Amino acid sequence: MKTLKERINTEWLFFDGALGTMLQKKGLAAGQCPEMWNLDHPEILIEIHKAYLEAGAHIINANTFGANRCKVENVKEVVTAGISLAKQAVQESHRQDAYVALDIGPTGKLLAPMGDLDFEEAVSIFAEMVRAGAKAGADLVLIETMSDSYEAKAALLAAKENCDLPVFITFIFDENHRLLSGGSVQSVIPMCEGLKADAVGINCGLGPAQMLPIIKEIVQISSLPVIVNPNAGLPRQLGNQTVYDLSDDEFAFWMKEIAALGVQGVGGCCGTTPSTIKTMVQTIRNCPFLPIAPKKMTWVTSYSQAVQIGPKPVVIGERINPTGKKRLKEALRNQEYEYILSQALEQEIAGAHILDVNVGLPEIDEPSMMKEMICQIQSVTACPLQIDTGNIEALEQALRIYNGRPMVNSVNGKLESMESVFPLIQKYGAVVVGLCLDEEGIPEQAEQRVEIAKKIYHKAEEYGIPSKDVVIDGLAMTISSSSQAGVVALETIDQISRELNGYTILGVSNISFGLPQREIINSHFLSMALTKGLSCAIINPNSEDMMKSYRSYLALQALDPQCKGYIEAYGTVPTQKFTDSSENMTLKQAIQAGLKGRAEQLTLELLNQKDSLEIVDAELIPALDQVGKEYESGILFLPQLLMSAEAAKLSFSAIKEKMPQDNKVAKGRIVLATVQGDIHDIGKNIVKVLLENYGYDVIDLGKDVAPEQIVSCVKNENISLVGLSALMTTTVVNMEKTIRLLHEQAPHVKIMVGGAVLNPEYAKMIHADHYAPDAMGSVRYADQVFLKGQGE
Ligand code: B1M
Repeated sequence: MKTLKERINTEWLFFDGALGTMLQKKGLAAGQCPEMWNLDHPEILIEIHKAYLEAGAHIINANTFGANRCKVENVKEVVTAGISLAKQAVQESHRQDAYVALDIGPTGKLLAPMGDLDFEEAVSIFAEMVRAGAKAGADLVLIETMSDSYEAKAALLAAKENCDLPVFITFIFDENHRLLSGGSVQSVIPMCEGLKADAVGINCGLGPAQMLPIIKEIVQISSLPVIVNPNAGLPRQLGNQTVYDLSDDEFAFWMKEIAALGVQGVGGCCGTTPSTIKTMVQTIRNCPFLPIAPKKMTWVTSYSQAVQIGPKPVVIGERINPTGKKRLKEALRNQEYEYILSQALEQEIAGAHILDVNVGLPEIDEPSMMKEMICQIQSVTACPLQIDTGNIEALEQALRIYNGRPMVNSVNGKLESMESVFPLIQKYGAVVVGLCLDEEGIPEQAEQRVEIAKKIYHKAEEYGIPSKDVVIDGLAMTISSSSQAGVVALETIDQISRELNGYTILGVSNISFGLPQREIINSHFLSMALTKGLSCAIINPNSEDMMKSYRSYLALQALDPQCKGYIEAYGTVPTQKFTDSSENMTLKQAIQAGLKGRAEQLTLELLNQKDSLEIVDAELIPALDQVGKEYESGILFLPQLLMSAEAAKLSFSAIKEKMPQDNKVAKGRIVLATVQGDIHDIGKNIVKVLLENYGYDVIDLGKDVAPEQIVSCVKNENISLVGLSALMTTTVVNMEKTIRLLHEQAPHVKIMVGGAVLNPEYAKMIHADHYAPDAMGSVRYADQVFLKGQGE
C-alpha cells in the first residue's frame, strides 16, 4: 500500500469539512471550548467524523485544533481523546484508505517581537501536542489556519522534531494575498519547503472563488503538493447566526475550477458540511489529477518579503560586518543595537535586497550576539537576511529563530565544513553560499575552483540540498597582491553560470584591498562580474558608484523594463525615509522606522527645545499617521505597525515624565476607556496624561472594555464625565452601544468621544455629548463640565 506521502502526489486526497461550525449546530455554545467536547460529548464527534468519512473524505481532522496549553489545561488527555475518537470513527466506517490528522491551529498569541510569546515557548507548546498526537496514533500532522509565518515555523519545527509523521501546513491568506503578519505566497511556501513540510496550502478566511488567484500563485512556485480547504463562501450575519453564501453545488463548481489548477488535496473549512464534501468529492473524483512538479526556483525570504535568486542579480548589503569597520566593532562590543539597526535600514533604503549579518569579533559571544541581532534586525526591516558566520553554534541559533528562509554564508569544499554546515541547512532550509576553497587552499585557476564547486554541489545533494540552493562564491581576492585575482574570479563566475547553470556570488569589494580610491575598481569589477552572469553581489549599497553600476547594468541588459528603476533612482531627487546618516534622523523618522531607543533619545533631545504637546502633534501623531497609511496600502505590515507603536509609546513615556504638573488640586473624576474590540490605546493614554496634568483624577479602564463594565464603573463611582476612544470603523458601533447603555442606566453622565475614526457629525449621530479632536480638546471639555458646569 502507498504511504500517505506517496499518495498525496499520485491521486486525489479529500479532506473533511468544518468541525467548529458542525459542533455549534450540535449545541456548542459561544465561548465554550470545542476541544473539551472530546471528553464531554465523544459520541457527537464520532458521528461528525463518520459523516465526513461517509461523504468520501480521506483525511479526518481530529478535534484538536486549539488543544494547546494556552487554551486547555489537560493537553495530553484532550489530544489523546480527539485522536482516539477520529480513529474509532475510521474503524467503524471500515475505511482502509482514511487517515486521522492531528489538527494544530494557532496559539492565539502573537510571537515576540510582535507580541510576548517567546519563539521557543511556541515550539514547546506545539511539541507537547505533537508528542501526544503521535503517541495516540495520528497518521499525520495538519497545521492549519496559520496567519503568521513565525508561528508556522515554530509549529513545523515542533512537528518535525517530535514525530516521523507526514506534516501538512495550510495558511489563511486575505484577499490581498497576504497573511495577517504580511507573509506572501512567495515568502511562506519556500520557508515551508525548507523546513521539510510534506504539503502546503491554504484554508479558511475566504471562499473558493476568492482563493482562486492565490492558489494560482501557490501552484506556480510550490514543489510540494498543494492542499485547498476554503470556507463555504463568504460569511453573512443572519440574526445571531453566521451563515456562508455558497450552496453545495456552487462550492463543488468552484472546487472543480481549483482542481484544474493542479492542486492535489481538497476539502473544506468553515461553513462546509458532510453534504458539501460529498458533492465536492463526487464532482472531483473523476477529474484529471495533475501531480505537482518540482520548480527550479531559489528563494530567500523574510516574514513578508521574498527575493528570487536568478531572474536578475541581487544586491546583498555588506555593511553589517565588522571587518575593517571601527565604528561597527565598537557598537558590537557596547551592544549599541540602534546603531546596527540604522545600518540595516540605511542599506535597505539604498536598494539592498538582502542584508549580510556578520557579528564575529573575538571578544564577543558570537552565538548569543548573532541571535540577538537577527531578532532585532528582523523587528525593524523586512529585508531577508544572510547569516554570515563560521561559528556553527551561532549558525544554528540564528537559523532556528530566523523568521523566513535565510541565506547562509558559508560552507566551503573542506569535508569538515560541509559535514557541519549541511545538516543545519538540511534541517532548517536555507540558500547556502559555497566557497571555492578546500583543504588545499584557494586554487589559482578557475577550472580548479569549478571542481570544488562541483564537489560542494555533490555533497549538498547527499544531504538532500538541491544545487539550485547552493550559490557558488568565485572568491574575489585582492588584485593588489595577485594581478590574476580579478581574471580568475571572473572566469570562475563565467564557468559556473554558463557551464553548470549554477548561481554565483562575489564579495565584490575584496578585489580592491590595499588600493587607493577603491570604489573605482569595485564598481568596474561589479559591472564585469555582472556581465559574466553574477547572481548575487555583496556590496556596499550606500556607495553611489556601486549602485550606479548595478542599476546601469540592469537597464542595459533589459532587466529594468522602460528603465523604470533607473529613472526612479536618478530621474528626480530621491525621496528618502531618512537621510543617509542616522545622526540626522528626526523623531518622526525614528518612530516610523520602529527604532525604540533612538525615538526615546530624540524625544529627550526635543524636550529641551519644544513644548511636550507640540512634540506629540508635530512628530508622534504624524509618524503614526504615515505608518497607518502605509499599512493600509500594503507597503508595511502588522509587525512594522507594532514596532512603530512601541517606539511611539516609549517616546510618549519620555514626554510624560517632562510634562508640567501645575494643577494639583483635584478638579473631578473622569472614567476613560477604549471601547470593546479595540486595542488602540496610545491616543487614550495621551488624553489620560493630559487630563491628569490638568488636575483631573482619571479612572482608566484600559482598552477593549465592554459597555457593561463602563456603565457599572460610572454607576458605582458616581462619575459625571466619561471619555471613550475608538480608532476603527468596526468598533465605533461598540462606542454607540456603550453610549446607549450609559444613557439608559446613568442618564446624568456626560460623554465625550475621540479617536481618528470619529468626527463631530458622527459623534452627534451616536448621541455623544462632545467630540474632542485631540487631547487638549478633552481637557477643555472637562473644564466646561466641572468648572463651568455646562457640558453641551
Ligand atoms: Co491599528 N489601525 N490596527 N494598530 N493603527 C489603525 C487605527 C488604522 C486606521 C490603520 C489603517 O489601516 N490605516 C486601521 C483601522 C481602519 C479602520 O477601521 N478605519 C487599523 C487596523 C485595521 C488595525 C488592526 C485590525 C490590524 C490587524 O490586526 N490587521 C489591528 C486592530 C486590533 C484591534 O484593535 N482589535 C491594529 C493593531 C494596531 C497596533 C496594535 C499595531 C497599534 C496599536 C498600539 C496601541 O495603541 N497600543 C496600531 C496603530 C499604532 C495604528 C495607527 C497606525 C496609529 C494609531 C495611533 O496610535 N495614533 C492607526 C492609523 C492612524 O490612526 N493614523 C491604526 C496616534 C494617536 C495619538 O492618535 O489615537 O487618534 P489617536 O488619538 C488622538 C486623537 O484622536 C484624540 O486624542 C489623541 C491625541 O491627540 N483622541 C481622543 C483619541 N481618543 C480620544 C478620546 C477622547 C478625546 C480625544 O476622549 C475620551
